[in-house]
Amino acid sequence: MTLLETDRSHDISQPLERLSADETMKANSNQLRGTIAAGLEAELTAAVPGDDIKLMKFHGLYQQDDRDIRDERRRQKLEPAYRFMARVRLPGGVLSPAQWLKLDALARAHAGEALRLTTRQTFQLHHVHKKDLRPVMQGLHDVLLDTKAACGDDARGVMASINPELSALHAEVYTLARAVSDHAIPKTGAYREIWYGEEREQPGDGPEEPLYGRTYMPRKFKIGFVIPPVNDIDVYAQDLGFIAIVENGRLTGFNVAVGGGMGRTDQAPKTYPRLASVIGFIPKDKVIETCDAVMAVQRDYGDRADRSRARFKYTVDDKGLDWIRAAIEDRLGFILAPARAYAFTSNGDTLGWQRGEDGREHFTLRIQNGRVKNFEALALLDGIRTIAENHRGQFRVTPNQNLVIANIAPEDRPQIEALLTTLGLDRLNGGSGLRRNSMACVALPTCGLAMAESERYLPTLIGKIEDILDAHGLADEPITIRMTGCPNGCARPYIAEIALTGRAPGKYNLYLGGGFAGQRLNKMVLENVAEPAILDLLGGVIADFASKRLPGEHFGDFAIRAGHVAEVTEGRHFND
Ligand code: SRM
Ligand code: SF4
Repeated sequence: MTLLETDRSHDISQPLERLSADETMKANSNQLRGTIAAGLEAELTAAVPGDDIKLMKFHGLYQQDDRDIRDERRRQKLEPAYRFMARVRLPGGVLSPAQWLKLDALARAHAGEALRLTTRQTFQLHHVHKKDLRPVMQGLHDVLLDTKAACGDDARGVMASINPELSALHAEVYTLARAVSDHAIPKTGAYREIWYGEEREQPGDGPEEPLYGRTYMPRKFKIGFVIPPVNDIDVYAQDLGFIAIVENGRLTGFNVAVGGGMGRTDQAPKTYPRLASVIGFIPKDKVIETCDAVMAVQRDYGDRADRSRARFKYTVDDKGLDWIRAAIEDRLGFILAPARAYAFTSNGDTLGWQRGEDGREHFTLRIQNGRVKNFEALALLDGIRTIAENHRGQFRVTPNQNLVIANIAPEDRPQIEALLTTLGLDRLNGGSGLRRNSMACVALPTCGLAMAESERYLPTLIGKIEDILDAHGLADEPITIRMTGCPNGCARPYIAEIALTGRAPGKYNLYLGGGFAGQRLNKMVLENVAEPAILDLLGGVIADFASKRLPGEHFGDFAIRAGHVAEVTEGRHFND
């Protein structure tokens, strides 16, 4: 069958002959079934064949290999140490203690005794053998979790602000985030058939994928809900962001922001990070329709020839904001109202205890770079398991890779407080203002795209920057710092006050000047440099900041005002 000949169900605006190979792959995948089921049975290799690697992403699974031992395996003429990473779908990051305990058990049995909290409020299980994939997927299913659309060209994990103090609002926004996630995930039966062994249903009259057709989205599509004043989800980094508008204490609707994204490629100026643009306001009962309309515009007009330009942010820039707004309104059948006033003050988490307006207590625990395992100095995996065994509320994974022990009844607080102390978990919330506002992506050894260390290196680098901050009396100053092992931007580095993105082993680009509330892109000040150059430059800016900052001025704002950020990056659109 020629690509898409029978798949003109949507008004895909590009000539068929230009479409990328991935479009053929999706169209011919039998709605994401491919040969995945057969590949799982092949015992001679720990890998899966050909296109199934890409197709399995739509099922939330990545084939990886342990890069720490890649060379050694090659020398021994062995195939790479293939394993899989499974990413859970967890809208808004909310889960129950029972779900935590299941994840803990799966991690111990199949995933290297570790869990990884992600920058989009969910979990990754790494190092899963091919033979263990079904037990993992079925184990998740036992506690009503799945990995649908956690990766792939579809609507990814839907984010929602944590905001422990605003209990009712959080509950309302979380319900919408869940509804959007359930609505926007692929509807194909492939997942149930392959992972749960269900029989294929007889085809009905309608298409198996009403929204996606046979070719899904041109690229990943990310949706998030934020409740000002805390921009914890980094709404300007989302393809589609909903900014909650609260009037007289009630949620009235959302400002709609479109076209955000972080990924860029070094030496490729046609790729760049972009902050989402606010295009108008919708009442809260129009959220699902708005998702459908915006996704349909990107589905039909996103670039399906060049995957490096296939994100919605490029469609928005190529078509222009007025065109995009009109196309969305056309599909919605109504005109967006003017955007309403809102303001953000920060994009970090408030660590420690907070009380909700309903009187329930919440404790936000800092998890360094999201890694939960039994470290030599602290049995973190064991510790949180004990909390889960004793906790009657919920957990929430934050967009900053932290964990909230949420909805603790006031009478239960003393017990949780005592456990946090005896298990040594309360110590995690210490450290400098820089460390408390830091994030690093996974990078080595599992990420196939990493060019440099990130998660395993940032804590050490922060220690060295802390020495400089200490010397200037700035140990408690909240400053955001984010590191990634490559320019893809998984820790949303391009909006941090200080950011480092990997170029080669031990070499990074250094960026300064992002907004403390995630409202402004930073700019590159050093390219492809090693630690001494990074510390040298930061030392100078920090010394200047200590002596010349205005009262209350944030580090990123100062770096710009004082002229430390002269270079212009490839980024587009500043929201302040
Ligand atoms: Fe990411 C690819 C990890 C959030 C932009 N990301 C990857 C892969 C799957 C590598 C791969 O394709 O082989 C990484 C797996 C590493 C590993 O071993 O676990 C990976 N991304 C992550 C996580 C786990 C980072 C973390 O430390 O928490 C985050 C998982 C989020 C989730 O739960 O769904 C993660 N990735 C992000 C974000 C942040 C966000 O969405 O808020 C971004 C930037 C926002 C954006 O999409 O623009 C991001 N990841 C990318 C990109 C670049 C996309 C682009 O448009 O250019 C890639 C590469 C790609 O897609 O080709 C990528
Ligand atoms: Fe991997 Fe790059 Fe994402 Fe880090 S930023 S997890 S190195 S793709």
